[in-house]
Amino acid sequence: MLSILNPADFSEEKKCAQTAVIFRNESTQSVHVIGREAFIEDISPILGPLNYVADTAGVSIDALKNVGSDTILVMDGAIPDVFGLCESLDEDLPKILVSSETNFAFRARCARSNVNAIIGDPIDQAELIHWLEHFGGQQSEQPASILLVDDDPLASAVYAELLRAHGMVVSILNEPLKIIETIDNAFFDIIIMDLQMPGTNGIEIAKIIRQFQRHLSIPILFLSSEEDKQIQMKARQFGGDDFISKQADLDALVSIIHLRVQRARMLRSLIERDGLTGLLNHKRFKERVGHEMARFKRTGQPFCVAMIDVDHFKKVNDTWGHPVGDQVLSILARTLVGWVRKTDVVGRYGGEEFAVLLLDTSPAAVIEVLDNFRKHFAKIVFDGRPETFSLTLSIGVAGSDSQYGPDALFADADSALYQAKNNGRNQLVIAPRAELSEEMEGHTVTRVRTINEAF
Ligand code: GH3
Ligand code: MG
Ligand code: MG
Repeated sequence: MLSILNPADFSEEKKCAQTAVIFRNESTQSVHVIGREAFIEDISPILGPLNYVADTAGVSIDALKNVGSDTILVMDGAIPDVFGLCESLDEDLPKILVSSETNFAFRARCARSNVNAIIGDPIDQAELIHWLEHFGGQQSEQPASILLVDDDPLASAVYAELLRAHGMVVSILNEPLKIIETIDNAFFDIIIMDLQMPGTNGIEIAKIIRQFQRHLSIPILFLSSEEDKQIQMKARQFGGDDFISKQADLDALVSIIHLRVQRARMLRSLIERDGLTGLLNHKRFKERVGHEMARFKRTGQPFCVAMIDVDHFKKVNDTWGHPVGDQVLSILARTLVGWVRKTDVVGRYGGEEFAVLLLDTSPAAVIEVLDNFRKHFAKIVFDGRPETFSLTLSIGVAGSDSQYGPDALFADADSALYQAKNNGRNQLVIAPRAELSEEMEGHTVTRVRTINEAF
């Protein structure tokens, strides 16, 4: 049950008595919502589907001053002295202010009070979710992973220690000729490479790396005592992104690495992820399943692939418009990511079709997780102003099976989905072929009341 804070009549003396509602989501950060009763009532149905649960009867505003760095604040722009409150809180905490004001003076005032984002009132579900995701992503940023390529074990060990002291994860490769197998087998944000190495040199290694399409985007930074401008230029020309003199101080090296890694991650996300939902795109998702299939053949660790398709989605666009359709897809994506485990992979397979790769899970557990998700999704109330509406999902599941490759697996999941649609939608069907079905067939083809029957 939510406890509502009502700070509408805060006086200076009463500030300590102010309370906020904290929403927590097990897999991500907590969101503190501060506002009038009506404001909290607006926010709750948006955060609910994302698995955020209001976890306390309310906290004092003073307690907000000691919240962890993984907290995001959502503030009602209509509460008195909202700017004073913002200024009294930690500058680094992300603050989202909800207000219908949009003029420049207001924005400038917000900027002075360390407000990071302003969203309109009434709240746009998708916009709020995007901001939460944005700040959540910043807070959970992984440390940079670096491959240091240098034939000199001593020099590379020294550099590695220095970079590790700056929170980076560093691997060392002292045999430059093993570069391709190394970067094929592990993921690195950046390669830092010595330019002069016996038997080969950094430029040659960079050229080899760039011969592989899959390694075109990994940044290569040369670290060298080479002062010759022509050689530096050559290094850049043949696939190196930057050049740092060994004489440069460590701080300069660390900040160049950070900048390069940030930029590379942004670019990678543009290439690999779908713009609307932030999920892996079709191509990358299929690649991940391919890797998992290879791993399954090596280790016998089973996995499942599920295809999830919104029922009668075309009617959403036709009735409430394309932007509302987009919001639904965005919310579905966020909800799904929050529902499965962090190690599972969610992709946008097509327009309104999503795919999930569920790792190391027993068939029974997969069915339960996904079928509960189906039921959960059916309860989400979407905003089709002035009306509201709900939707259902059809799900097809196939399990890894050593006899089949990834294409057969996708075809199995797809035909299970097709069957779910044919059986009347709003249900989960398991592909009959995979080992999944031996255990579960006959138990899990579910048919519940189809909310979309109203259409
Ligand atoms: P079914 O229950 O059989 O799945 O019916 P459906 O209407 O969901 O399926 P259909 O394949 O006929 O329509 C899918 C619709 O999804 C058509 C397309 O316009 C819409 N769509 C695809 N991508 C997007 C998108 O990014 N945004 C929006 N708003 N609509 C999209
Ligand atoms: Mg559909
Ligand atoms: Mg479809």
